[in-house]
Amino acid sequence: MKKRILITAISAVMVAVATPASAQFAKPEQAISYRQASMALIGSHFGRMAPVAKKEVPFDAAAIAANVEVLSVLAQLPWAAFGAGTEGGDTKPEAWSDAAGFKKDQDDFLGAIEKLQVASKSGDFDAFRVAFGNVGKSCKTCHDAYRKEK
Ligand code: ASC
Repeated sequence: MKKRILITAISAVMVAVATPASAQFAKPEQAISYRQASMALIGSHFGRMAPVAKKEVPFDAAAIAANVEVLSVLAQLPWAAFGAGTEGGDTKPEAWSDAAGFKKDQDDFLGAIEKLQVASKSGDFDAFRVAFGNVGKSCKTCHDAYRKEK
């Protein structure tokens, strides 16, 4: 009996862990607003560094590194909110019909973010500028393929 309770408890934990991330959202609209909110924050924390990369504003290595730390966390957030059944918003149907391509663009973005994190920790402006540009390219690649024209 005790063993059965244990097995039941372990099974419940396994189901909870394996539950698709989309199940975090009770309704598709909640997933859509979550991914839009997280993308807006990513856009803010990324975009605020553009004047630095363009040398319009002095390079403050510590401020950039701190901002990139925040960005690295934010960058993880949107993807779980594109689950099956959450089609719509500003996302093209191709994000679901070409799931592998969409996933590849996510992975490329996250790889570029990791490189930006390494570069920004180095305190080297040129390393930051190059890595920043590559993150921007990965944003654009994915938006061109999977975001609806505005
Ligand atoms: C931004 C932002 C994007 C990307 C992209 C880079 O700041 O909101 O979507 O940069 O424009 O090419």
